[in-house]
Amino acid sequence: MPLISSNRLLFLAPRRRRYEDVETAALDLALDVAAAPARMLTAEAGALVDDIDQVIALEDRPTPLGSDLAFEAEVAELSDYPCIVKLPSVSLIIPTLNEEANIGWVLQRVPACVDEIIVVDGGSTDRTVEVARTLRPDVVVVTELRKGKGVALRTGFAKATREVIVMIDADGSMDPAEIESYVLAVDQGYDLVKGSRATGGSTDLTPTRLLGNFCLRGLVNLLYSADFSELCYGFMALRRTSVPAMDLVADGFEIETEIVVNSLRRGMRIAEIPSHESERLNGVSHLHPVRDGLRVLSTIVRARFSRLQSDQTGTPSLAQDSIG
Ligand SMILES: Nc1nc2c(ncn2[C@@H]2O[C@H](COP(=O)(O)OP(=O)(O)OP(=O)(O)O)[C@@H](O)[C@H]2O)c(=O)[nH]1
Ligand SMILES: [Mg+2]
Repeated sequence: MPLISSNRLLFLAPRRRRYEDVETAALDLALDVAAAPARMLTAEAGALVDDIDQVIALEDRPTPLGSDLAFEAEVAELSDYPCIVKLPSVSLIIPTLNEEANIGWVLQRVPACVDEIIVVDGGSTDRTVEVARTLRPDVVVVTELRKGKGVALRTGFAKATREVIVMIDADGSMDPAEIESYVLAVDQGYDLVKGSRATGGSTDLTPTRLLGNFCLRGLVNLLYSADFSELCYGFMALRRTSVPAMDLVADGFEIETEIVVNSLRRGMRIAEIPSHESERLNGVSHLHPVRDGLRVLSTIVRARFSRLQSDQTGTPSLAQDSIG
């Protein structure tokens, strides 16, 4: 928490408030007395800091609130105050299976907002783990020899300790530079933030995959009254405390679909943000379009007509938004 000089207004919002709520939560900590001791103001802020952990705007102001436009402009400038904008902590989960030629590119692009990197390795026979450890000595490597991306991700989720979990592939098809936009979206109050290639673009989608994704996404939208532009894409962020209620059991590439449909069934808050997918940098895909497409189909249908395993309940209304 920075020192607050006198005659400054500090607008604070409890975490997870949406920006439109900020004005109602705004606190005017300014004192008219020019010589007001900064110490006193800091003490006042200190008393609030347990409840309030996100500084929204800090600026000299003649009046407590400006126009909406001025306010929005300030929010847009938040990146000018990286030290006072507090993002939630982040665990990054990377499943790997023989990705020695790609994992380095991914790790070198991980932004500073990531607090913990967990590589879940499926028993790579190449130098994947060695490269990861060399480039990021702080990486946590978990060996998961049971087969499948879904198993690997679930193992990573169980190991994660931070507030937000981001999952990303190790093949260089997803750009870690996008991670911060996912985290910011979760911080706005979402349980699940899913990237969309429909709005972000892809140079990796073959006609077969495009058709498969189109049909499977359409089926989800139909069966679950949803309105997604994307389904089978593995760049996502999840609020860690929401993961147990997602009842994840998928072993393979159908894991992304299971995350989405079970979040829908729980009435969790879901957002889509644009994300760009490139071709994998090196090596070959582990995905088999027909076999894995059928597994995705089965996940969609089974989940729609079966009961959820755990007895936790979410809010009944569906909430999906597009951001960006
Ligand atoms: N630990 C583990 N990771 C896996 C397994 N299968 C795939 N992965 C990883 O999961 C991620 C996604 O797999 P890909 O083979 O890239 O699948 P894809 O992105 O659908 O296919 P492409 O677009 O062709 O790359 C990659 O980081 C893989 O290394 C597995 O059985 N175990
Ligand atoms: Mg890939």
